[in-house]
Amino acid sequence: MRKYQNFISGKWVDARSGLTFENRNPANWSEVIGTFPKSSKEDVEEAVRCARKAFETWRLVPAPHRGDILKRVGDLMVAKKEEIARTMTREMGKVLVETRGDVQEGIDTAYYAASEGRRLFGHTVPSELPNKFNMAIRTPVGVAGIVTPWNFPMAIPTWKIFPALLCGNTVVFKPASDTPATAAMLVEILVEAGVPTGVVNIVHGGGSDVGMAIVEHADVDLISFTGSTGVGIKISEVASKTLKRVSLELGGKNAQIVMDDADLGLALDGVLWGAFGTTGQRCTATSRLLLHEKVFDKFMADLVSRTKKLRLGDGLLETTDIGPCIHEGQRKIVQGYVDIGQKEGAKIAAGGAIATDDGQKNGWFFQPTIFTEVTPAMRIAREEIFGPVLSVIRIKSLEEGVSVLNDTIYGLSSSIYTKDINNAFRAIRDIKAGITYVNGPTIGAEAHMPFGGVKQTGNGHREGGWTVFEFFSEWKTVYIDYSGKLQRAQIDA
Ligand code: UN1
Repeated sequence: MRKYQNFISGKWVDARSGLTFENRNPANWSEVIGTFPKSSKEDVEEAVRCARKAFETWRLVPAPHRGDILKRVGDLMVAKKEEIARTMTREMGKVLVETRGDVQEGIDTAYYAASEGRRLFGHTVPSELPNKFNMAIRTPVGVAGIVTPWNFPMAIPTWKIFPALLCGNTVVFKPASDTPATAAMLVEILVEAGVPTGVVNIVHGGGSDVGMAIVEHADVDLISFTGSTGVGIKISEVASKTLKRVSLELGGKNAQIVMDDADLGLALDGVLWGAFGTTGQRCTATSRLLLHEKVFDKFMADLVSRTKKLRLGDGLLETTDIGPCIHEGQRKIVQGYVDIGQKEGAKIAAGGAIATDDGQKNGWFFQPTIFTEVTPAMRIAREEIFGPVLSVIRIKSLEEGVSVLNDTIYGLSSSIYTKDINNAFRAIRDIKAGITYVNGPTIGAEAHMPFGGVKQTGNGHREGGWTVFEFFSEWKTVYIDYSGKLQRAQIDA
């Protein structure tokens, strides 16, 4: 069993307190992956001090050179893809094809950020005065606090850390305490690729001790967080005291509409992948299926039969389709919603219980579950569950489907299956969500496209693609007057 450490100011160190916590395999809770420093405010203090110091030199490194380092990071991730994927499956349970995909998303993000080093475009704009030149250029913001979840232990940290570095910021990184080993591998790669001392620091530990200490810190300039809406609201409140720039990527209650004119086989593959991929533990997971009444019975029969065939187990085995919930607490939440759904009058069409077969007893497994006879008012149709539970609602028309889809406090991902181009374009126009898929499931965002949601899914920022560089850079407006005399804007023109 390995003993992991924090990385602060270019050195691997224990928490000041000397305390540690264990990280266990959710598919087999007797297996300990490693011990990690249980850090506190003092460790954060030290990391922020180093990141601030390193900022003064890192900000002066030309962006194409920062990009070259990220290119090497991408190359190292390619070389270590399998090793990272296996570690990730062991520490958070999702199946190997998915953890390989998670690493691939990080690789794509690295190469995209590397190429942005030779762009980072600003603007030149004509002046209203003669012999005067106007431009707006990008400058780094400062020290970035990066707080990330366990469901995408590699991809999500890279979405944040790579653009932060490319733009010239330094980083204090607090990964989820359920997936610290994958995070440690990422930092090792950054170091090996040549990120200078103090530019990236990792502080392991809990959200209330370490995460909040970063959010509160007056010398941290921005926070990028992915997690629950509840924690996002708290971060927003605390960060407002120091007027930090904050990017929040929060909950979802994503729905897939299936119209009567859809390719039903395709829609079935889509909902199975969207609802039960990553054991439903994605903020983009398909949590509601809005099924047209004309195809309802046939589609439900096929959906239930396919769901019952899904194989639960250790994600390292090629025969496994679905891994465990992340921990006991999450499985209790899932069980709690299954109880709530039944009390509300919904009917269980598949699953509905803890899985106890051989190979499942020692992990936090829950059967893939489908609720039918769900109405939009029920809690299982409104609240984020973050587990393998799908609520099916019957719809009569596109209008009803879109209206039910929109009837939630969240607005991250959405999907419609239809062969009718008019339906597709109406849905694109009327669905209130940051992401809409046509004839594809709600999961599977690509690294070079904007990612984020509306309403209580976030606070208006986007990760991914070209948009994330907005968040991690500050505009500096520059006026250069070469007339040799005082020119008064708005007066002399
Ligand atoms: C998340 O669930 O927090 O689109 C991110 C997807 C993945 C990212 C999910 N590429 O499902």
